[in-house]
This record gives sequence, C-alpha cells and structure tokens, in this order.
Amino acid sequence: MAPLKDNSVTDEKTYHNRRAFIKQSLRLGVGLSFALKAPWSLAEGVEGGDFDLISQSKYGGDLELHSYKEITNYNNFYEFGTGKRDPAKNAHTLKPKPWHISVSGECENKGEFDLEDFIAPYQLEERIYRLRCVEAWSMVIPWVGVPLAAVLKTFKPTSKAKYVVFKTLLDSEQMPGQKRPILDWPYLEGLTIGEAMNPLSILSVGLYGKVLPNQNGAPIRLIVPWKYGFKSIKSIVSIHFQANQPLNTWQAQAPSEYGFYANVNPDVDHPRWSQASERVIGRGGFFSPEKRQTELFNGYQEEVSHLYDGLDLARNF
Ligand SMILES: Nc1nc2c(c(=O)[nH]1)N[C@H]1C(S)=C(S)[C@@H](COP(=O)(O)O)O[C@H]1N2
Ligand SMILES: [Mo]
Repeated sequence: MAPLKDNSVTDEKTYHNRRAFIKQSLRLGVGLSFALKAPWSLAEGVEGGDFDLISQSKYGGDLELHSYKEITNYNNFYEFGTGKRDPAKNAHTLKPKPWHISVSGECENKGEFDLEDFIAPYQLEERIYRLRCVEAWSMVIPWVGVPLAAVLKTFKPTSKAKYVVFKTLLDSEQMPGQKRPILDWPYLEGLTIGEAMNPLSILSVGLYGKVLPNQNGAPIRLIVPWKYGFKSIKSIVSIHFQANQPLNTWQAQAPSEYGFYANVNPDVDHPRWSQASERVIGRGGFFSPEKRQTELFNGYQEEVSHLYDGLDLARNF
C-alpha cells in the first residue's frame, strides 16, 4: 500500500470527490491510503482530524452518513445514564488516557498493555457501517479502527480458544451509572472465535477521523456490524480467550429477549416489538420518522452467513 499524504482537503465537496476516486481505485484493485484532515469540517462542525493516516476500506462507501452531532448526541451507554442524551451530558468523567488493556486466557501472549502500544502496530482504517440497535433504530457511522482479527492473532489464541470475551471498565467514579444496579456491571460481551476473526469485526478508536468521544466508547470499543448494537461493547479494558460460551450482560438481564448471537434479523421479532424495520435517526419528522426495511445480518449475508450454517436462527437469536 502506497500512502498518499494529503493534508490540504478541508471541505465536504472535496471529501465526496475523493471518496468517488477511492471507490474507483478499489474497483481497479489499486490499494491506497490517505490522510484524513477535517474532510467534514464545514457540514459537520468537526474541527481538525486527530489521525494522520487512515486507509479507506471497501465497506459502506455508498451509505449516507449521519452527522457528527447526531452520532455523538444519541447514544446508549448505560454507565452514564439510560437516556439517549445522558452519555453526551455525563461521559466527561471518563478518563480515556492513560488506558490499559489486559489479554488473558487461552492464548500464548498474555499481558497488560498500554493502549498506545496495543494499537500502534496496526494500520488504521475507515469503516462505514450502519449501527442497527435492538430498539429498532439505526444510523450510519464512519468508524476509525483496526481489524479485530489482526489484533487477536498477535496474542496467538490456542486451539481451546472458542470464544472471546470483552469487558468494559468497572469504576463507578468514572462511570457513575455503575452506582445503580441497572445491569450486572461491568458490561460484558462475547463472540465466537469465528465471529471475532471475521474481516468485518473491528476495534474502533475513532469516528469521523477523530479519536472516539467518551460517549461513543472511548478510548476503544468493539464494532460487529451484522449484530445488534449492544454487542458492540464500549470502553474495553480486557480481552479473554476461553473454551466456553460466556453469559453476556444483556442475555443475563433478559434471556428471553436477548440471545447470545444477537444477529440482526428482520424475521425474528423481539418479544415486545417487531424487528422487520428500523427508524432512521434524524430522518423524517417526529410524527413521520423515516423507516427502512431491516436486512438479514444488517446487509452482510455474503460475509457472515457461513458462520451460522446449520444453526436455527429463530432458536439461536
Ligand atoms: N459498555 C457499554 N457498551 C455498550 C452499551 C452500554 O450501555 N454499555 N450500549 C450498547 C448499545 S445498546 C448500542 S446501540 C451501542 C451504541 O453505540 P453508539 O452510542 O456509539 O452509537 O453501544 C453498545 N455498547
Ligand atoms: Mo442498542
């Protein structure tokens, strides 16, 4: 990959032109990287880019982005309150730097790592994914991250590592919502090793070319785009390889409503509401919200359906 440095771009029109150019390059099979420097500044009110070199991936280039303001003001992060606007208001108490991540369990290279060392070896990528919440709404977000598979391979999981378990920080001073017994803290989520190693899964450290705002899960969170949003655990402090399927936080909370897999599936309703369609955040009026048909695996059938061959998706929801 030949890095292409370009710091001169400052307006959205140029950003879209560049995206068209990148798409064409991908069609031609030309790999390229580019510097993201405030490409959204005018329309989104995002000042400056924090990352110097981010490569563009093939994912999501044709999706219509939600604005920085929408993405950072409508959040689920119960550690800072249960209202959608609570995280933006309250997450300033989180201290994302310095940050450590421990890696343990069924792997050869265990340890405790400073986040900067943890992420430094990998090329940052922009991935545009639709986040489909189990509450039947969605938005499209330009994440910055690294493929989870590349990171996990570094730790050399053993043949006994069938699942990967992630935990959020446990600290009720930084996360005051943890003083209330709403969930069984710390928030915990797990994937099968196959799901974790799928090329779509990323660890995200930013969005819109900037470091992750606290309310979006700073400094590092998971993104698994074919699953409901609650699988994408925020503010991760530990990664653990194990042989047995873990009991995830929402599954423990309400096992009849939230399964282990939590794959986006329009044909399997939540016991209390339909999953056939989703409200697109910020589109349409309050009384006539824009809806879209929900897609199986959030539109990633080709990439992930093989992970579930022979599995009854209605029973294994
Ligand atoms: N630690 C933690 N991670 C979490 C949550 C949470 O409450 N706590 N909410 C989840 C849910 S339900 C969703 S929809 C997404 C929302 O991510 P966003 O706020 O960046 O859009 O985060 C997920 N990760
Ligand atoms: Mo969600």
